[in-house]
Amino acid sequence: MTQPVASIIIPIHNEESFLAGALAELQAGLAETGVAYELLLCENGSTDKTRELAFSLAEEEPHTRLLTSDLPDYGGAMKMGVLAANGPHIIVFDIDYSSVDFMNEALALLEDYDVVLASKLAPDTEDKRGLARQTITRGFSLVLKILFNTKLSDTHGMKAFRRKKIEPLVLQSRMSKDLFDTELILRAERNGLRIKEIPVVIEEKRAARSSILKRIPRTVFGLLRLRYYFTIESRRKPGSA
Ligand SMILES: Nc1nc2c(ncn2[C@@H]2O[C@H](COP(=O)(O)OP(=O)(O)OP(=O)(O)O)[C@@H](O)[C@H]2O)c(=O)[nH]1
Ligand SMILES: [Mg+2]
Repeated sequence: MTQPVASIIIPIHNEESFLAGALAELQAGLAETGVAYELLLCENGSTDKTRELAFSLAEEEPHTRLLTSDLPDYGGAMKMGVLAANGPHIIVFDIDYSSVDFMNEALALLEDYDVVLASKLAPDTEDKRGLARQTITRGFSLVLKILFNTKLSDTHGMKAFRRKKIEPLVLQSRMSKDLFDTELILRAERNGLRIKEIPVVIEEKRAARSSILKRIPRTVFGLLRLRYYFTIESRRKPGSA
């Protein structure tokens, strides 16, 4: 296989009914771009047939690989993907939220930036999700601004990185699950990486699977823990805020 330009990472968990269709659609879109890519399906903790299905889908398609680990952990899956990637550029998608147009735009921007983020709150973003989800997104962004003084608006969307720039920060990151990517992006900002947020059209391909309300207490405690980690680190390394 030719050396990939883009390593596309997709965390997957309990996706037996959605995976095959979504992957075929994405692979067809990718083939049209002509970009040399590898696609890393990063599965962990599934209790359905996702792993077996992903294994056979990866066998059928030379650009696609399956990585697995045992415990369900979105962040752990993303980390596993970044550390196994071969391309100079990394793209992170969800199986229900991916866009070849984002990838193309991000690959061009990675000439000048280290990180490209699809922001649900960029001025020209068209967010077609319900009001409740949009409100949660705004609330989360506000909490990040208050706790971390970040200039960024969204840490949870599609992402693209220069691999060599992000690898060391992936190794430093301590949060798991859905706060891993938030930590990683905040670390990128704190370390002076060049970050570009771009607008996107957000249209859900399926209803959200997890209860946002149940996630709120865990998220709040997690963010406070992260604030504490950053404070301790900056005391050890004065001047890094
Ligand atoms: N490897 C791994 N992937 C996960 C895990 N939880 C979710 N994912 C993947 O993360 C992506 C988003 O998960 P969803 O279940 O769609 O998340 P949601 O609760 O619907 O929330 P949004 O889609 O972000 O609105 C999908 O590709 C999932 O398969 C996990 O524990 N491990
Ligand atoms: Mg979803």
